[in-house]
Amino acid sequence: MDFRSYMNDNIVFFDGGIGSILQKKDLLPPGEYSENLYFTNPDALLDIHRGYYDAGCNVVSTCTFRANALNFPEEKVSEIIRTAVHYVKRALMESTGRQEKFIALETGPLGKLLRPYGDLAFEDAVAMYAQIVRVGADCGVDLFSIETMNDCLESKAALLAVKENSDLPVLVSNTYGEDGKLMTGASPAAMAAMLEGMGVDMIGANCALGPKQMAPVIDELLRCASVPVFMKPNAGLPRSVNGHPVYSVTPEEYADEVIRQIKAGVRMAGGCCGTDPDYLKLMISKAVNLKPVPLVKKDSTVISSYTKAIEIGYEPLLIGERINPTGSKKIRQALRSADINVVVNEGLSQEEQGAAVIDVNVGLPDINEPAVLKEIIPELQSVSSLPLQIDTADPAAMEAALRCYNGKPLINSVSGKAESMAAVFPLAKKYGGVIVALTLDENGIPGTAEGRLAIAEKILRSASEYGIDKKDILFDPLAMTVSTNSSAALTVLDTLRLIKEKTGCKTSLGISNISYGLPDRDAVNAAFFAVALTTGLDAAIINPGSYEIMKSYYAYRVIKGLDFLCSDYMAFCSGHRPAEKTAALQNMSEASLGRAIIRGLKDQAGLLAEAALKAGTDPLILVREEIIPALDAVGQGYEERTVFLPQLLMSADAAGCAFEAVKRKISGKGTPHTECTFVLATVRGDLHDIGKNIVRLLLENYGFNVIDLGIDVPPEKILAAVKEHRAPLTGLSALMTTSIPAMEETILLLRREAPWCRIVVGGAVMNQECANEIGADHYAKDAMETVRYAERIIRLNTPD
Ligand code: B1M
Repeated sequence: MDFRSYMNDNIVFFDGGIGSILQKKDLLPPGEYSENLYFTNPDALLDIHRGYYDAGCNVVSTCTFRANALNFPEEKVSEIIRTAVHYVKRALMESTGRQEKFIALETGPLGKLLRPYGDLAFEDAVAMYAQIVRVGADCGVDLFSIETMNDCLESKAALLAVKENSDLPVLVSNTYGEDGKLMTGASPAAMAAMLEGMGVDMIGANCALGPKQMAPVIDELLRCASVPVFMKPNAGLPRSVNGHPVYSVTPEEYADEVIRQIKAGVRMAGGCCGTDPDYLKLMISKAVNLKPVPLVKKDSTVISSYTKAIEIGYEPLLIGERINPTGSKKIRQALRSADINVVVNEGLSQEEQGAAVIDVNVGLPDINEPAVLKEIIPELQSVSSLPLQIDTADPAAMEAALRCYNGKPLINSVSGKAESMAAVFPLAKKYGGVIVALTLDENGIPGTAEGRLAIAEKILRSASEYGIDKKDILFDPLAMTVSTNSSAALTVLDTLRLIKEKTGCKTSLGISNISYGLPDRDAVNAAFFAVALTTGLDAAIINPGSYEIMKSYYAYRVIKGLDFLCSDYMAFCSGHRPAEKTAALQNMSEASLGRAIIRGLKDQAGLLAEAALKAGTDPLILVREEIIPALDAVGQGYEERTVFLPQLLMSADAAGCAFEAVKRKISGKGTPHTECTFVLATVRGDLHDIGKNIVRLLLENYGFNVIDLGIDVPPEKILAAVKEHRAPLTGLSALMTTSIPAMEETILLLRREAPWCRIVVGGAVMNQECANEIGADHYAKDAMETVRYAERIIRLNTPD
């Protein structure tokens, strides 16, 4: 039986942990890849694989989590996969259980962040996964298991690689933190929207959490996903006992919690770190009489960005229209001169004005639309977590954009023309998305609501032939201008009503067209928008900068009971932006350095810092009053989980650009008065260096010879530098609570081996009390304080 048929009618049991068993048996020294054991100790892995089949598991996966071209040479990757499949096949043959048995090829994250957060190109990631998939398919595996994925875009790259290189079933499993989000911020609903849109066979979660903590993630997946949901929790979180990880959840507790979830609808269960065949055996024995809960197809129309999913239909969805060269000289010029910053800023200001989705249209006859979309979409997504609407009539541009889009976008648009449907539907099927369908065809736009409905029905029939569900179609009944046809608005409203009634589909409408040729267009647009909303409009393409439109919107929400205590309406009327999430942005102008840093706008941050310095702002005041507060705001957002790692990275880069400007301004301006050497480092395990770099800059300006050892510096390296230069002063920086032990270790080592050296510590996590506890000579709250202390020490050491 093939895996798809089996999973449709049965609860499937997957295997459990491998690495943790190897660690327990002391077979996996720290730093060693378990994949290597297929060559050095294959029996160890064979025993584990066989143990899982014997425990009653249906699926056993290869131990190939890290077998990718970033960790091994390409030929070695292929060799590992072939060897791994060989041993799992052997385990299957030698095992005693009589259940249906399958072999999964397991793959995990490549180990680098994708662009724009890291330096790995999306297509390179797809190519690396593709190699894995081709070898796996060639070896005869039954399915692919993409596991422990902590980033949305990388999950997409891996799934795309499977889809493009094989027809075998594919499962995607993400790793959520205790806050129920991926490392880069995605919610389970966002993952379900994107992965299901791309045709995943099963969706689930594994690792990081025990079965109890994983339950809310699984509940959310069950609520959103139409495909089967699975879970592979850890046996709790490990504690270190005598150098060995010990897991807290017993087989009994694990089995009971997993069984509870199977009864709630989970269709496949397995384990991750800390579990072993005993856990699985017990769980499977308890599940023996359970029947799979029937799958319920979800009818919601959902789009997503890399962090969040938005269900269309609850609240009117505002789509910002302003990234469009038609009617905008600014955007036309920016596109022609390849000035991406202008386009990105237009997107951000629409977000700040209350748009929930940003439409992206770059269609100009003289530009390379696919190339420009490929550049703009990641840039926009790196600074905004709103979903995008990809707006193009060029299928090649649409594909380029859909491929790199991080999430499930709106696709604008398809029409009832055969050629349009033949071009757009295959792309939507492959990459996922909610398609905006225009009610026009080869014969133009019908003048009646019935005529437009007939086109809508034709579009639905064609979509279903491509396997596209009607929940993924949003109809646009096409607003025409009332100045040339006085019944134009009424026809659109009738069509809107009819389409909703007859097809049950959601609707979208470009609002501004209605007023073309009239004076005071905003007033007409706002009135039309309000009537359309009352008629049942679900999404509108509007200008969020229009006060009249936004007033209509907020007033409508008040009347419909969508605005609790009318607070959004009141905030809007008092000039605030209700949609604003980062409170610090409320009082910042569009052209402020703080906003550029919080938003992660690198080029702009550099330019603004330069301009402020040119205008006479003191460099250190700029650092203290603009750069640091902006970073603090981002840090606070990160702590409160309103800002996620990608945004933190972008903000850090933007601060870095501003800081470069400061550095250019003040370098060399100080008056050297000593040749004293100062060894400076961010301690082991800590990668933060913005603060340390400021300390370095200031010290150098005061004439110190700074040996900057960089970030993540082990104690021994610091000691070596202190000894080599016989440095009288060392500065240690630490920004995380977890780096304090490394700081203490460094101080102990220096005290023992270089007792002449004074140690000053600093960084956001440090304070006087902590500095005393770990035995530092001095705590410096900022860079200037470091200089003052260093000067004092030099004076003390210098004979009069
Ligand atoms: Co992260 N980060 N970060 N981060 N980050 C913090 C520090 C955090 C407080 C954010 C939060 O949750 N609120 C938090 C630590 C929580 C904790 O342990 N208490 C945190 C975390 C958790 C993380 C990660 C684990 C996130 C993740 O991956 N899930 C990860 C850790 C990576 C690692 O280090 N292993 C991580 C990563 C990053 C980025 C790479 C994205 C980026 C760093 C980029 C870089 O440095 N090149 C980053 C950033 C930018 C921050 C925040 C937002 C800003 C830090 C900063 O540069 N501040 C930060 C939140 C915050 O602190 N508000 C946060 C501005 C800088 C000028 O201040 O460094 O304090 P500061 O320096 C001051 C003084 O302290 C003093 O002088 C400087 C100038 O006046 N000083 C010294 C500093 N060092 C000194 C040494 C001295 C003397 C004075 O001795 C000579």
